[in-house]
Amino acid sequence: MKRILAGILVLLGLALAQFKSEYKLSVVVAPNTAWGMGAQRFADLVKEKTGGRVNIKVYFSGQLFAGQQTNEFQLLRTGVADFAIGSTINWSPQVKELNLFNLPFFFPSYRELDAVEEGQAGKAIFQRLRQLGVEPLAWGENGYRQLTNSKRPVRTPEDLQGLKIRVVGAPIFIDTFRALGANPTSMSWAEVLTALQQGVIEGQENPIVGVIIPYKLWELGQRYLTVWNYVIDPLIFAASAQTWRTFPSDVQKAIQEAALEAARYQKALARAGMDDGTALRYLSSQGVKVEIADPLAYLRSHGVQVTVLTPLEIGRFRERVSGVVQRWMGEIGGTLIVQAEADKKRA
Ligand code: X2X
Repeated sequence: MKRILAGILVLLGLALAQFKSEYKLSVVVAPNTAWGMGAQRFADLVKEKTGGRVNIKVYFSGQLFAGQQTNEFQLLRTGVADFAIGSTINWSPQVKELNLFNLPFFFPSYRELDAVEEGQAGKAIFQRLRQLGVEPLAWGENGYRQLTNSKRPVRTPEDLQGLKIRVVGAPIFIDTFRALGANPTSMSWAEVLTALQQGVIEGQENPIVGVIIPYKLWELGQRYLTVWNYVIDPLIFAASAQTWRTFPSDVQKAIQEAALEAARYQKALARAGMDDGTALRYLSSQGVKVEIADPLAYLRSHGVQVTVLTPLEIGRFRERVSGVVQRWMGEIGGTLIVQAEADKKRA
């Protein structure tokens, strides 16, 4: 009798579990980017895996935070956004540990990055987010950030002197570009396209597949590209803890699975043609057609002059920012740096 009663109560609880008619998800960029496509895939998978109970609407192009993309984390904490797929750069002003990924030349290849995300450092970062009221679900990726400008090829630090470069509103980027001799100015992504068009800024830095190609930056005068892999920009699929708490555990599990599946797809889209071929093979195994299999060739065919730096050339930039790296390692904290270095060695 007791068991039957308990069973009835559980069923009643499930029936009464309150679902909002719409859950809001924040994304900084447009739907046609790897990031935006990953967000839509996540929303679709959540709907499917929760039997239509959780209905996520993706707010693209920063519609939810109207202006400052560095406010996104706050929106998530306070539950104004139920979900976000956020760049670690944009959240780093509130979560200083995330500056790990902003350290110039700290992640030489995808292998080290994957090892850190899956290792001790990645787990410590997720734990930190939980303490701050955000439930992390999966690592995604915007990509390695490369430099573009409208003035000249940049192969040495001297070539960068005085160039007006837009950077994201995280302070380490100003420090980095000042140390390199450029003239950096921080600005939200929403303002960048107009600023490039009007010549208010001469250059910017963003991933090739993630941003430069979908936004056709060459049409805004960005004719010179320097491939230097100076900073990697991971994304984090996450829920507001305020929203997360309202879901029964089977729904949480379904959403977690949807995030991992969507993140794998999203990461592969962001790496397509940029890694050793793994991403393209994965996408083709999933029946996903990728239009641009060779992003650098594609850019060249659109008149972009591509400069790929050699390790020696990268070394000259790296020397200039060693002070910035030292200072910011202090901000990030010794424990996390040691964990990340150990994770990288296991790569
Ligand atoms: O603002 C940028 O450069 C972007 C779109 O890459 C981020 O949101 C970090």
